[in-house]
Amino acid sequence: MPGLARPLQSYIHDARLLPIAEKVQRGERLTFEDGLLLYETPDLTGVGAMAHHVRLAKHGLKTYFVQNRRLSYTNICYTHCQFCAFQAKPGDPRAYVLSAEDIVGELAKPENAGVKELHMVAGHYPKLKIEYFEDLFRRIKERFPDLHLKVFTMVEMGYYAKVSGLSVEAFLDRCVAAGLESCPGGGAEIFDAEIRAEICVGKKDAQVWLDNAELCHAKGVPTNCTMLYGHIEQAKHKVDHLLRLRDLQDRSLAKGKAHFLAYIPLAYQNENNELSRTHVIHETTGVADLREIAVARLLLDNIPHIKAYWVMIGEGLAQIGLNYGANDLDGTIIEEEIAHDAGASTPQMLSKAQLVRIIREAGFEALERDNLYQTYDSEPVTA
Ligand code: V47
Repeated sequence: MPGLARPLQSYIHDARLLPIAEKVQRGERLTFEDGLLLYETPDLTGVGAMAHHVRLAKHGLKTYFVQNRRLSYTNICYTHCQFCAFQAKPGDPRAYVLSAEDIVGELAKPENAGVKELHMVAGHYPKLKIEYFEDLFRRIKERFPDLHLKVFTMVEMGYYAKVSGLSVEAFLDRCVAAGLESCPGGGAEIFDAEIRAEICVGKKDAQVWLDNAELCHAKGVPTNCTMLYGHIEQAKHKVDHLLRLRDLQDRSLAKGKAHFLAYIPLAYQNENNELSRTHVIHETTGVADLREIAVARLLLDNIPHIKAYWVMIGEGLAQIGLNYGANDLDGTIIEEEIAHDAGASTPQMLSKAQLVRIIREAGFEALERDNLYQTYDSEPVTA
């Protein structure tokens, strides 16, 4: 690797994977049972080689990154997710709410020079209504017209529409008119109802996330999608989750307006949350993290980009993930709370130069992108 010098089959040790390799070579869609086997087999090299084969066919050696900034307007959350260490209840000394002035002031700081995408998700706080978001988006766009606004998980969108007394569609229309351009993929967790009842009991059922994503797409707003893995879920729950994303993507692509741009597997961070006090859950391992990237590349045949999210799995493993199906390292991030509050030991940010070096050292071509995967230079960027 990076390229495959030998026939795909020669990388496979578990003979049960050979029929899957044939389907992959024919470009045939994989089934639920195939997905279970991809999770069950100890042959990570074989799964990785198949994912790399697909990655090379779709993207060659192209590997994307974005100069982005993560920010949360509040950590106050009235919803209760057992896996979340970020949430604070009103009165908690950690609780904060940022005003539009605070956020514009933060974005004007020198460390944000070069940032092209603002990725905002936050708690569910009923005092923030549509007027807050309209004002916030307008002020940001006034001061930074070229900054792409990627805001709201699908659950957040439903929540803030409800507390604003609006339908999700009306809320979305007003946010788009004020400057919202796309939505991140968070908040999906695991769609299976029994697992949700243990890890995010307060969160609406999975259909809300899926319906709101479908609505965004129908309205021309691209979104991303995620899955939280490495807690109490089993392979069957993950395959179910991925296939529900794939089905939705089929429908959105058929409508032709907007669709999922990228999928990001989110490795569960196991500290400072309720789940860590009630369950013994170990950190995810390198094998598990690479397998999530590879399985996603194989099952999600209609989602163009798979991210290796270095914040949650580490820069080194994300780099190796480029050989296991990933073609995007997300970005510079600059400040991250959700994973770090829950124990992530990765840095707060990576510079553009670091991202380029990580990608090139692995033998791939580094391309700085905007949120819609348009690249800034026709030539690969320099550090
Ligand atoms: O919405 C919360 C999850 C998400 C934990 O769309 C946790 O480009 C692990 O969605 N351990 C935020 N995960 C991150 C996210 C994301 C990241 C990178 C790129 C994009 C994108 C989206 O993290 C939350 C929630 O689903 N989360 N707590 C935890 N303890």
